[in-house]
Amino acid sequence: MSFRERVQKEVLIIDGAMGTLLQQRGLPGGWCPEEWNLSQPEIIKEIHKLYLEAGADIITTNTFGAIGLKLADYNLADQVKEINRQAVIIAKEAARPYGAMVAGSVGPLGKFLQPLGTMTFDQAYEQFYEQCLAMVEAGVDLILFETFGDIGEMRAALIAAADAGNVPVVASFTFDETGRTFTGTDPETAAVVAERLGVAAIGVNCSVGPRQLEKVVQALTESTNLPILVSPNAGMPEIMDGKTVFRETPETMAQYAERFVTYGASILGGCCGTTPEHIQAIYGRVKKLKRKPRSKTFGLRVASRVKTVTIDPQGIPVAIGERLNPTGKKALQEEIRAGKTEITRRDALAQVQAGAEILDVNVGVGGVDQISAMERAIQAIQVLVEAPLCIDSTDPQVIEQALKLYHGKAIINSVNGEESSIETILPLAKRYGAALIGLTLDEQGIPATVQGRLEVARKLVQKTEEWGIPRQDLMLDCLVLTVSAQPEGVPQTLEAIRRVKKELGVTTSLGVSNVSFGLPNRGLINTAFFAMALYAGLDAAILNPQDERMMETLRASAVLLARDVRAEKYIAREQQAANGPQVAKPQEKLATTPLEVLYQAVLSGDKDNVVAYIDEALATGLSPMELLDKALVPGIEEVGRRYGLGIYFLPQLMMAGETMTKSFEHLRPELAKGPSKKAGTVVMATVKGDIHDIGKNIVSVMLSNHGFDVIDLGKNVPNEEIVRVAAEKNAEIIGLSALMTTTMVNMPEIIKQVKEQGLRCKVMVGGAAVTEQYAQEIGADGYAVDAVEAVNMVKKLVC
Ligand code: THG
Repeated sequence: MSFRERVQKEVLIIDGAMGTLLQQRGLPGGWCPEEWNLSQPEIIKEIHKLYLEAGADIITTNTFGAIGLKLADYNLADQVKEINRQAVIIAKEAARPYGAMVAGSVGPLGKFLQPLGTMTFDQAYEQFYEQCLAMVEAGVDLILFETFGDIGEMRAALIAAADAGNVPVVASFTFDETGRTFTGTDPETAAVVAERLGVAAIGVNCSVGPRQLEKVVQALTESTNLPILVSPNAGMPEIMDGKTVFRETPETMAQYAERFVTYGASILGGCCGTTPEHIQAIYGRVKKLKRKPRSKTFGLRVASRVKTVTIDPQGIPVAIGERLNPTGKKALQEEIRAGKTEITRRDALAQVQAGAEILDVNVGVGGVDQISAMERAIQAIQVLVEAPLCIDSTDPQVIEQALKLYHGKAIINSVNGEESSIETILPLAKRYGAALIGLTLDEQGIPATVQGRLEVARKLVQKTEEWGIPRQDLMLDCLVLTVSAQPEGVPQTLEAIRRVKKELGVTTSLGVSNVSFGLPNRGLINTAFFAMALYAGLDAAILNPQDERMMETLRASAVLLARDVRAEKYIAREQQAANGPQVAKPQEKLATTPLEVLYQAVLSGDKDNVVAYIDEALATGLSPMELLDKALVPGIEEVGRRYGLGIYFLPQLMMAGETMTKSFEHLRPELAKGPSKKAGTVVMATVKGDIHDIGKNIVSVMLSNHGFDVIDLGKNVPNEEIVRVAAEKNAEIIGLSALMTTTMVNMPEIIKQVKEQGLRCKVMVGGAAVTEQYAQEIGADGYAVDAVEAVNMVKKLVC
């Protein structure tokens, strides 16, 4: 029986940690664990057998890091195929006598995709494709993407896996104490994005242990009807007598597994620190339980990296901001021609503040490379606002580029009833997991009758489903004509909306402002028409949210049409307006002075334009120091504050960091002329044996941004080298990072050497595996949980 069949019938048990057991069997620190597939196959097989004996229905291959980019750290990049092939062969041999299934494990790349990092979608895709293909060819039963924190990277992985072969894929994410992934994705959003990329199940693994995962598991089970996998760590790693231990016992892990099954999870196992004993206990408690069936209906859901928006045929209609569209806007046209994104950013923010829940993005300017223009717009907007995006273009290549870059589930605006449109756009929506707006027109143009539009609508629904896209992901636009040119058009559009909704059961949208072209006081016409369209059943509208009449009409109509149940949202909003704004949500003022412009550039991570802003500011006579003290540093501090409050997430932090780096590079020669005050020297390194450096890189960038001289020694750095460089440079601080419990034991060694050599520098530690308690135990001078705290800690230690 295949994975897809079994997972519908029974609760499945998946195995526990591989790394923990390899270490127990003598895997040397700094050695590539996946290399043992070639040199120690018997050990790998023995571990698989232990889990199979414990009751695992699924075992995972020893391939978590067997991807080109990571194997390159061990000079094994040319062995991707062989290492993965051997891993699958070993696991299949082990699994056969038990009738168990083999999941090919794939971990994240450890590098950020653009715009957070430098890796392109295509580069990530190639990496995942190579590894998946090797495993598919060797005959895995399923592919398990595990421990992913970046939804953008998961998208690339899932698209690559679908291309590599027809095997079921499980997408498993890791969430932190806040219930989000480290780049800010909540469980529902993870589910919404992954589900449309064709996964067979969605999961959570690793993370902070089972206790903290209850809310995440519940949220997942309520966000999708797909099977849910839960494989937590056996708690957070702790150090006892110099050894790493995981606190949760087999019995508690099993109790939690049982609770997860009652929520609706049906694939249970463990991650770091779980052993065959844990899996046996889990098996004992949950194997005979029944799956809890789930069959919720969901509306049309779209998502950014951090937020899901539902267009619900019964819920409050959704405003889609129309203003990122150069039609009729000279300044925006010029900006797009010049390759800038200043107005784009400002209007994106302003529309969201005015109540737009989704933003339409159109870069249609004649004679411009629209692929690059769309790319710039998407990258600028997607780290700035939480609202999901609606990609508005007639060019399939422009749409495809946008969908590649977008780290969420976008809406394609649009497909229509023409064969050529159906054949190019639907495959894009399927491949990149997007929703669609379907226009009711075809080769003959907009049908003259309501019946004609309905026929096109019916065809679009049918074709969408034929392409394997669920019908609720199609929203139909019955097209409004300009009333001044075609006075009889409006009633037809309204009737078409009513019938499409009733007869096809799909949601509807409209570009409302089209109706009023050529008339004075357009907003008035738009508002009246909008109310009528809402009465006809409109679910979403592309409109100008900064026209207060439109948003008021939306709120009031939602009450009148019983879409805002008991007027709850309406009343809450009116009360809030009466009492004045309660929470001080950061207000994005329109920057006017050069210093404000610069401050905003840091807040919005506008790394492309910041240098130009600096030059403009310098030209007005401001000094470089003034720019730093009055705009740049307050900007990055505000970013840090928002990050601490959970308003900003890692992506914004990093974009702002890069903007600061660019600023410093540009200002450095200028600053060198004046009296310099250096904040101090910090030597940064990821310790020996550890090749994870994302966290350390972020801290390095943030420290440079705050004026420290950072000497970044990279990853996998020998203890002696760290201490030698710190002595040579007379550094004030050594900053050490370790992601793995096996490598963090280098930290006390380094502290010892610093003391023995009588260096004046202080040692600060951090990284996923390191806790405050551990830092104290080993006598570190400081500990920081994230990059913002790291900067504060360094500042504290230096003075
Ligand atoms: N259906 C779908 N998509 C669409 C449309 C549609 N996308 C484009 C358009 N129609 C909806 N968007 C707009 C955007 C702007 C205006 C009208 C429709 C508009 N702009 C003013 C002008 O041109 O004069 C400028 C206003 C301003 O400065 O803000 O009217 O029908 N699926």
